[in-house]
Amino acid sequence: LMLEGDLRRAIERNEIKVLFLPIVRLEDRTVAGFETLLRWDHPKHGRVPAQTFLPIAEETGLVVDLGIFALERTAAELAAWQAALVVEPPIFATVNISSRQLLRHDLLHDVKTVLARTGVAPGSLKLELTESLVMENPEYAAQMLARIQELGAGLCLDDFGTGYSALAYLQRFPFDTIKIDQSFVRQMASGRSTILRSIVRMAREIGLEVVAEGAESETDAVALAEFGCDYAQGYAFGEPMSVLQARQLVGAAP
Ligand code: G
Ligand code: G
Ligand code: NA
Ligand code: MN
Repeated sequence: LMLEGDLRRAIERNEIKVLFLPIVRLEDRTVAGFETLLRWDHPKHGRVPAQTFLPIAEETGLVVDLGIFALERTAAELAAWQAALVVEPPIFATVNISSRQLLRHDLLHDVKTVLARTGVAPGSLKLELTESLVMENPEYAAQMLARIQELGAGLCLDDFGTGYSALAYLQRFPFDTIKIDQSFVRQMASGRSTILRSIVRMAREIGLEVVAEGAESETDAVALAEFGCDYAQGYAFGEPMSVLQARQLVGAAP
């Protein structure tokens, strides 16, 4: 593919950016953390969305390097915030993990290295994995994730509700947080909140924190709080922003 050769050099050329999507604590509307998202600012093609280059990266294996890059940048930023700010609990960040990184690469080693190098607060660097990814190889994924959790990383189950796995089944995995897929938030916004409410209730009963994704309005935010979600992200609270904007938002700008 046309972009493949470029992608190999994109990291060295500083074209890959880590953006920060705010995650807000619904109880008091403070910024609790961020999901980090990769963007490619291509010199010719402009901003290339993750959906375009990540599948190429996954096929060629470059996703491993991109993943290490995202982990390193995110953890370094978290460490800076935690040094500059005294907030309890500390601000967290979640990094998306791809299939190859978890199932065909030594993710444990990458996480261990990054945590040791940065010394971020335990649990404040979270890995975000989709339900379909962990279900590709549930036995292996459960073992790996248990070892990663022992290192002190947090684990968030992304796009919850889009697959076929029951929450009860997913209790076998050491997730501390689930992120409810935005399709349920859209349903809720059009008056159908039954599934969302039951997911939240079950998650809370088994001790998981709940993030709702795709909160686009104040009405969404109020309803999600009322239904017991702990956190929400989405355009109601902010779009993916640069690291400098994120620093300002948390009050850690120099
Ligand atoms: O922000 P955007 O709509 O471009 O994100 C599209 C998809 O790309 C999302 O599903 C998001 O999870 C994924 N994505 C963004 N950044 C990363 C990353 O660093 N690693 C992986 N594996 N996926 C990412
Ligand atoms: O697959 P994943 O959930 O990781 O993807 C997150 C994607 O959702 C990012 O591309 C981000 O830009 C996008 N996003 C964030 N907030 C909203 C929102 O409120 N509405 C919609 N439609 N997309 C959002
Ligand atoms: Na995600
Ligand atoms: Mn998601």
